[in-house]
Amino acid sequence: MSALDPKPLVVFAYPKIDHEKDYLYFWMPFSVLTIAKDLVDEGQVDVIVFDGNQESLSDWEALLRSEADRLLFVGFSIMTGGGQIGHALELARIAHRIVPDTPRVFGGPHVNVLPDETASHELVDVAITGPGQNAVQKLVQAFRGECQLWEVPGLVVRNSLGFRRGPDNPPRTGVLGQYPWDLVDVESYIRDDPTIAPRTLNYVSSQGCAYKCRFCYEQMYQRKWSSQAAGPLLDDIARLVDTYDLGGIKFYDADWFINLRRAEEICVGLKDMSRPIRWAASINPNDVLKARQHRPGLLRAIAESGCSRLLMGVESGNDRVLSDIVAKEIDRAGILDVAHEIASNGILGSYTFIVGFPGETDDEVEDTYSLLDSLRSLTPTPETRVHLFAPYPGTPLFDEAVAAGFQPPTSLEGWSHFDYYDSQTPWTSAVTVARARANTHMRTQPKETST
Ligand code: B12
Ligand code: SF4
Repeated sequence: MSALDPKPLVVFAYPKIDHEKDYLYFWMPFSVLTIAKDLVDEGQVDVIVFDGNQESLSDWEALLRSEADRLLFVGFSIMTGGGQIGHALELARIAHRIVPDTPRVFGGPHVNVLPDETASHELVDVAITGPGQNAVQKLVQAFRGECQLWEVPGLVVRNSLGFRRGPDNPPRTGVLGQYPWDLVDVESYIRDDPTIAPRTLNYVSSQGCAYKCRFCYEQMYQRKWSSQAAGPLLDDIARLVDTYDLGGIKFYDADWFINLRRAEEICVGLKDMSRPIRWAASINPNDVLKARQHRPGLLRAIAESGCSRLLMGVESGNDRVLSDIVAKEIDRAGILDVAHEIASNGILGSYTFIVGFPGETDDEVEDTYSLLDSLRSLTPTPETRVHLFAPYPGTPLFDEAVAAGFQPPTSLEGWSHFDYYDSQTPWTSAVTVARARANTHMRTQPKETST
């Protein structure tokens, strides 16, 4: 490259996610911010993030046209559900038309579980499995001709000879660093959240989960968990709060409380911050039981540090379903016990349930609704949300659902329309769907997610 050549550019697209009508949300595209970070720090290439939830298809066309001469590759992040795959293919089709020679790279949760199906699509040049931050620098080198494509960790390419794969890219992410906030307009992601505070920003501070619920994608991380350490995380939050006048942070980690010592350190730091904030996070009921043994007083510390809401996947009110189907590692009595402690600390519990598991009986479903009713009698009255079981590829329950008659899509195109909120399984009746909807009581928008 001569001094006059333009700096190569990598564009990461976070395709639009469809929601129920009238659902407003502004979620930061953390997946692509995470993979962009090292490229930004290294400075060999420029990076642009395109957020399909904020920008239109004509913005996308304009971006590709204006940057065509320096585009090194375009990366797309996809999860299963929410129509995101369909929107990614829409963006990829436009890229194919405007910059046909620019490689299109796909990564994200869906690719992690169905890499070969993804790589087989005509619009996909390269699929990357595993944490993208371990792969993108090598990908840049490969597309600049400085190494072979086959050296890129997690790579899957399909050509006329079949599949070609790069070295393994296991789900080990190491210590997570701070996000390259300059790549996005942070202000546009801030919203008022009635269960937290006005001017709340969402935040993901860890990857992976230590539990192994049998319906959940986090299995992919093989119980490996990595996070931002308490100190740098608190610094980042303090900076965001000051710069953007934030009132709240909503943590969207799979389980924010895996490391109880870290959780306690963060609570202390949040309480001592010069500008106090309100916050919310996801917790597994077992974290509360473990805290009783190892960090007594943690729930009080959580409440005193400004936590207004804890989101917990309860899944079922039946002990057989909890143990044999879900592997939740807790029983009904334990869940009630934990929920009482959360309520007694004045924290709003937000409890999600799943009905329609393969092999679940009607009586077992009744147990779920009776637990939901018991939880609703607590003060403050918890939120509840009843999800329909949706078989997610890569999970043990996906295979059991297939054995029980669920017919999954068999192509990337087919997964485009997979809707987590619709009944996906032949054994789930319209009555089951209606009852689940009727038992969903949220203080926020009707379409909060379960994790
Ligand atoms: C925030 C979030 C959302 C946000 C939006 C996403 C956003 N803008 O960030 C909202 C609330 C809209 C959302 C919605 C849904 N979500 Co969601 N969501 C999450 C959550 C909690 C965090 C995502 C995140 O930022 N993770 C952190 C980043 C760093 O990790 P990552 O996304 O895995 O990305 C890494 C790799 O996958 C890879 N990678 C990712 N993209 C790319 C791209 C390239 C090019 C490369 C090379 C690599 C790469 O590298 C990244 C860094 O290591 C995750 C759970 C979790 N904690 O991860 C679920 C999760 C992604 N959601 C999930 C699902 C199913 C949904 C829904 C479809 C249903 C639901 N559970 O509510 C809905 C959408 C449907 C609808 N109609 O509403 C599943 C996806 C499972 C799957 N097989 O794809 C997850 C994993 C939750 C779970 N455990 O089941 N979600
Ligand atoms: S459901 Fe929650 S606790 Fe269970 S594995 Fe998934 S993220 Fe972890």
